[in-house]
Formats: sequence, structure tokens, C-alpha cells
Amino acid sequence: MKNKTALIFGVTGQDGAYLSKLLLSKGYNVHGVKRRGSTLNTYRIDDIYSDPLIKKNKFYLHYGDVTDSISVFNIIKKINPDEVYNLAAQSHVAVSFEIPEYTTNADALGTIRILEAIVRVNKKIKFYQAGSSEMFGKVVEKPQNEKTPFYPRSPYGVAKLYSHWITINYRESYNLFASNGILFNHESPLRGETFVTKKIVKGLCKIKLKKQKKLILGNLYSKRDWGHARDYVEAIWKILQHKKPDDFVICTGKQYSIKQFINLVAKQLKLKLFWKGKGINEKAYDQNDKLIIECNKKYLRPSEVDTLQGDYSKAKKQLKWKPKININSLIKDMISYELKLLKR
Ligand code: NAP
Ligand code: F7E
Repeated sequence: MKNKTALIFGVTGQDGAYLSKLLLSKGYNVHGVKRRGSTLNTYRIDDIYSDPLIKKNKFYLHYGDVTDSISVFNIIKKINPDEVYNLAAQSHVAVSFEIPEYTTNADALGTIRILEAIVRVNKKIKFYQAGSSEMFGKVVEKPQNEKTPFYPRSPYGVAKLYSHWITINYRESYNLFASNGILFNHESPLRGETFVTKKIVKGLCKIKLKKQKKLILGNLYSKRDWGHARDYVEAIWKILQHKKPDDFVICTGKQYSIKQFINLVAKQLKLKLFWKGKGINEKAYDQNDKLIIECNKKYLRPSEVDTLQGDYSKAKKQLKWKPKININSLIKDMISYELKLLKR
């Protein structure tokens, strides 16, 4: 049987890197769309070229941008892939308040550009849309599943909700195999530097090695359902292999606050933390009473998502998917990557 061809928008991001490697290991030809930047942005996927196990397969990169319908259409027409994964997004919730128009253009309209191109080029191309638990926002029930009503709380969440519904609309209107993943937070050593887990792991590793004095964060009390990106790209792939197009919540079902996450990281690093104060004035000190963590209002958002906790029963039943990596193993993986880099 001929190897399948996949096209990934957002190939240079965290999930793009893990998904590329997963698909290559399954024998796919993988095409990825990267943006032109003034600095190189391929550090997460550069190792693909040197991996002897996946070298024999094919991996190609194309310049493009989901805000540019000409590039989107031309790439889809040229590759005519079996599967398209739309992972491209301005993915930072706080930043979406600073650049709401661009976020909407990329995260909402980007999706319809891809869907339109699929309709015009080949309706048999399967499509995956990277939806987010941010669409649940100010949650109306706990835990959240595929039937939970949405209530987004940021330009990012609202843009993702447009993409969610336009994917369903194109599925119903044109009979496309178009599916939504509703993924809860997932992290890894390749997580972007300004997301809270990476910031905490990197900051505390540097503090442990005396390369940084303190870490400045925002809201310590919001709660998230954190999984590992390696597990979640497996779910993304399974969603497109399912017998019919559908929408799936992907999560761990477990929830921790930012403060609990900090304490788990500190424990693995054998850093003793002593918390004092409340709210924005809460601070953490080491055993010598030296300030290690403080909060600053500049990291608070105009509206916050206080709590997220998912229910992956549908994915478990229909996709035979469940998360394999727990929070402590995720943290261990992130710490070991960071310490290796810092000791280099
Ligand atoms: P990420 O690391 O921020 O990667 C985003 C990718 O999109 C990068 O490759 C980025 O390119 C690319 N991109 C941004 N704007 C683009 C544009 N205008 N045209 C083309 N490409 C563009 O995000 P991630 O964590 O891998 O997440 C992947 C997807 O899942 C995103 O859509 C995100 O919103 C969604 N999601 C993520 C999570 C999570 O917890 N990680 C949860 C739910 C949903 P550059 O490298 O050039 O910046
Ligand atoms: O924030 C709080 C912050 O930026 C998590 C994206 O992948 O997951 C991600 O969005 C929480 C928030 O992720 C800092 O206020 C405290 O409550 O790591 P985050 P996010 O906003 O949950 C969803 C599912 C996506 O789809 C998104 O693409 O942590 N927090 N102090 C902080 N957050 C940041 N970034 N920095 C801080 O200093």
C-alpha cells in the first residue's frame, strides 16, 4: 500500500514537531508549512534530518502562512495530501489580548482558508482542526466533555470557537472528513518559553543552578488539566484514523493549580519552598529566606480562565486513547531537558 502523505500547518511548533516525528515513524511522507522569519524557527524539527531511523522517509518544508490564502491554496494544490493537520495559530492566550485582530486572522480565518482550499482541490482530503479547552473558558460544568457548552474568555478562545464551528459546518455542508480535537493544556520539553509550565521549570532549574535569582509569575491559583504533547499527538492522529469525522476532548482528567505545579517541580529539584502572603502578594522563599518567586500584575489577564478539567471518556471508548504520561513524568522530562541544556 502506498505511504500516506500528510501536510502540517504549524510544523515548527511544539505539536508540529511531535506529530511530524510520529507520522514519519508510521511511514508517512510529511510536508510542513513554515513561516519566513528573520531568525531560524526550525529548532524543534532540525533533529529529524539527522535521525537515522526516520531519514529514509520523506520530510519537506514549504514557506507559507495561514493568513495568506494564496500560499494556503497553492501548497494544498501542489501536495494534494491525504491528511491536513491545522496546528498553526497565535497560540498564546495573554498575547491574544494584545494582538486580537491578528489572532483572529490566523486562528479563525486561517481555518476557513484551509477548508476552502480542500473543497476546491480535493474533497477527499481529511482535515484536523486544533481546538482548545480555552473554548470552555468560564466553565459551565465540571468536568468538560464534548457536550459542554462553550464560553470563551479571550480573543484566542473566541477565534478557536469560530474554527471549531466552521470545521463542523464544512463537514456537514460538503461532506468533508473534518474533525475537531478539543485539547486541554499539553506541555513538553519543546513547549514555548512563555507558557507557564516551561517558565516555571526553566526558572526553577536556573535558580537551582544559581544562574537566576528569582521567578516572576502572574495568577498562582488558576487550575489546569496538563498532559504531555507526546500523548496528545497520538490522539490527534487517531482522530483522523477514526471511521467517521467527529469531535473529541483530549485531556488527563486531573487538575492542578499553578502553585501545585510549582511545588511538584520544586520537589523534584529538591528545592525547599516556603510560601508567605496571599493573592498577588504571595511569595516563595528558600530555606535561607531568600526570595525565589513573586507575582506581578503584568502577567494577569483581562479575563482569566480559572479552572479546566476534562473528561476523555469518548476518546477512550471510540479511539481507544488514554494518556500514558502523568504529571510527575511530564515534569521529570521537562526538568531533565532543561538541566541538560543549562549544563552544556
Ligand atoms: P505553538 O508551539 O505555539 O505552535 C504554533 C505553530 O503555528 C508554530 O509552528 C507557528 O510558527 C505556527 N504559526 C503561527 N502563526 C502562523 C501563521 N500565521 N501561519 C502559519 N503558521 C503559523 O503551539 P502548540 O502548543 O504546538 O499548539 C498547536 C496547536 O494546538 C495550536 O493551534 C494551538 O492553538 C492548539 N492548542 C494547543 C494546546 C496546548 O496546550 N499546547 C492546547 C489546545 C490547542 P512559528 O514557529 O513560526 O511561530
Ligand atoms: O497559562 C497562569 C495563566 O499561558 C496557564 C495554550 O497552549 O493552553 C494554553 O493556554 C495559566 C493561566 O496556558 C503566568 O494566567 C500564571 O491561568 O501556560 P499558559 P493557557 O493560557 O492555559 C490552552 C489549552 C491553549 O489552547 C493555548 O494555546 O497560568 N499564569 N503566571 C501564567 N501564564 C503565563 N503564560 N505566564 C505566567 O507568568
